[in-house]
Amino acid sequence: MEEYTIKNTTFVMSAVSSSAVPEEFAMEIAMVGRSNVRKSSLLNSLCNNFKLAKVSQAPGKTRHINYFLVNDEFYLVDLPGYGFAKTSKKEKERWSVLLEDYLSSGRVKHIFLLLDIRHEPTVEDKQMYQWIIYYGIPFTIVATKADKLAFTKRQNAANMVAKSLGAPPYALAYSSETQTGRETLLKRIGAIIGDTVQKCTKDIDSE
Ligand SMILES: Nc1nc2c(ncn2[C@@H]2O[C@H](COP(=O)(O)OP(=O)(O)OP(=O)(O)O)[C@@H](O)[C@H]2O)c(=O)[nH]1
Ligand SMILES: [Mg+2]
Repeated sequence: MEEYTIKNTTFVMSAVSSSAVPEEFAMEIAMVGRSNVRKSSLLNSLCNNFKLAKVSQAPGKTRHINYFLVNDEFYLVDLPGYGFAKTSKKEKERWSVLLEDYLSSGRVKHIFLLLDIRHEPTVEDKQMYQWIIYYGIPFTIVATKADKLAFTKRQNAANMVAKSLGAPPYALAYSSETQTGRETLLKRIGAIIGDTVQKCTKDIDSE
């Protein structure tokens, strides 16, 4: 599969609820994972624009459903992270409702589930994985912070993370700092877009 080329990305909007999303329809690929796992950084790294999505060392930076339009073709959607202990109970509930409403809306065609390459998935990671399976959304597991491990240990560690989650034992090792894994993820995007176009064509043909 060929590497997908991202020529331009524009910020479209920040939705405060799953019903306040863009009217314009395009395929949506969403970034899902714990707070601070590098979701926004991965989006910036993929698009080669480190000013696109706001990042912070402090967890809880992304608070809404942020839409970025890539090549006028599909949306990359940056979501708030879960599992940030210092957020108030009310805020945690709001994020949980926001995430579940969004995942169950049928809009999201593919999820990049981000997990820390160095740690066992948390209870919340496992719950998120169960949601993804329950809603039947295609996904790719991405093991972030790959730069924290020696090159020779990365792929094995990434696969172990996926296995511990209960998923098929493969994850893509990524580092937004060193751009490790970027080419592979861009190939993945090429395949996802190819599959979606094929499916839409089949659906139209069978009407
Ligand atoms: N060492 C290292 N640090 C990184 C990497 N990518 C991002 N960071 C730093 O990690 C911090 C958190 O990154 P974010 O992308 O904001 O994390 P997030 O998952 O979007 O967090 P929330 O929006 O709170 O859910 C930032 O300070 C980044 O500069 C990486 O590949 N390696
Ligand atoms: Mg973020």
